[in-house]
Amino acid sequence: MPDTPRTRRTQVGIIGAGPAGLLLAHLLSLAGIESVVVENRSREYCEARQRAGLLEAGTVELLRAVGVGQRMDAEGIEHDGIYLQFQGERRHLNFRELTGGRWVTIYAQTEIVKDLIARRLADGAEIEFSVSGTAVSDLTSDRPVLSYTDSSGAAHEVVCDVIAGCDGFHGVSRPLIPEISVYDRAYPYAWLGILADAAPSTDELIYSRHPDGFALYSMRSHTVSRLYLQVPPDEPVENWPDDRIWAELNKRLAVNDGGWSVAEGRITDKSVTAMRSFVAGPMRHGRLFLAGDAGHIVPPTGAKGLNLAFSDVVLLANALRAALTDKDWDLADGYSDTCLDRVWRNTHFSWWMTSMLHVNNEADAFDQRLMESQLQYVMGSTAAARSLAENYAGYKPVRYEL
Ligand code: FAS
Ligand code: PHB
Repeated sequence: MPDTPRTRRTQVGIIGAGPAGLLLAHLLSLAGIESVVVENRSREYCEARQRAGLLEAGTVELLRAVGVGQRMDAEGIEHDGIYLQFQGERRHLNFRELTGGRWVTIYAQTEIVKDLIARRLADGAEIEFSVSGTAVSDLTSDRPVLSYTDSSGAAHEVVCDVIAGCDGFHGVSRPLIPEISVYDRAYPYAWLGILADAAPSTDELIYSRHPDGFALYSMRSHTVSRLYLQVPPDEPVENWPDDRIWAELNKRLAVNDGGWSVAEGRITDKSVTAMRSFVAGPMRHGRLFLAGDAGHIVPPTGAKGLNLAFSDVVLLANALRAALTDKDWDLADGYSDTCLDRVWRNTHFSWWMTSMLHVNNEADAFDQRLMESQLQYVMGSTAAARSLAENYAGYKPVRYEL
């Protein structure tokens, strides 16, 4: 006879301890709103999962404003802009000049997740890691229930006012929205990403379009490089021994006047990531609200995934504070539409960057030349460069009303 589930009450049930779920829990706690966070992976796994690394200025200001920016300020690297490269020509786009002061910061998603977990536990609040059987019921009532089994095998039922689905692309939340519309595009290439113990030989990111494919030179610190290569979709990582990776990176990032090369070092992580654009809407059903990758995926070329997840969370936290504290549901009723406007802006920008910088072997020569011409235009025109800078550094950042 299975044990009767332990029942308890909270205001917001949050599924997923990725960046979206953790930041939401924190913003709600600053507003005096209680939450329960359940995560089906272990704490170690969540803190080690290699993902994003670039923060918009608005995201940096947000993390500072809500008191989790100390380590970011100490260890993050502020950049004025990026380099674009084509046919061996490298051009710097200075975002500060182009946008009247906006910048970007390199600080890894893994570190943000560690900071948010540490803060939540320091505040004496909980995160249930390594749970299983996460399920949600009574979403159209005003007392939805989040149920799960904890790591000791005990069953739990949490009666909530609201459920936040922050459980990523493969989570349980999105499929619970009956009338959902999905917009999906898979790209005919993927990214091979490496982490290497090598001091970057560039001061800021380099995005390069080469006849053999895209390459990106990023970093995690002054001693750790993060680099990406365009490879065929579903490419087995075994096809890429270290020396082949370094040779290909040096070829695709080489500049015409020579005298520059990629700094090599021990490769500590290697993975292949599929490229897709995915948007699902509405992002709400009854008392269930989606935020982050649970509702949308962008290809990483525009460095938008994490930043977009955070802007969803700010909009949701503002809406839930008004609804649960002031009984005013207007923002909550407008949440999905407000989010989707931003999601489509970022989806367009990420598709635009991806199409311009990758070699699409399924496209005809006409399309390829169009993309090359667009890249040359962005590298040569201040007006075009300003549009890229405005989107990259963060278009219309959202503010969390403290
Ligand atoms: P996440 O997927 O990060 O978190 C969801 C959490 O929910 C996970 O911890 C998961 O374990 C948990 N969960 C799932 N199902 C559950 C269930 N049933 N019960 C309980 N918990 C459950 N963005 C960039 O800007 N730059 C990049 O370089 C970049 N690289 C990426 C590489 C990869 C491989 C991926 C997948 C994404 C990358 N992104 C990148 C995008 C990435 O940063 C995401 O946008 C970001 O992680 C979104 O955060 P969340 O919405 O919190 O989702
Ligand atoms: C990264 O540092 O991991 C990174 C940076 C910029 C991107 C994608 C990934 O566009």
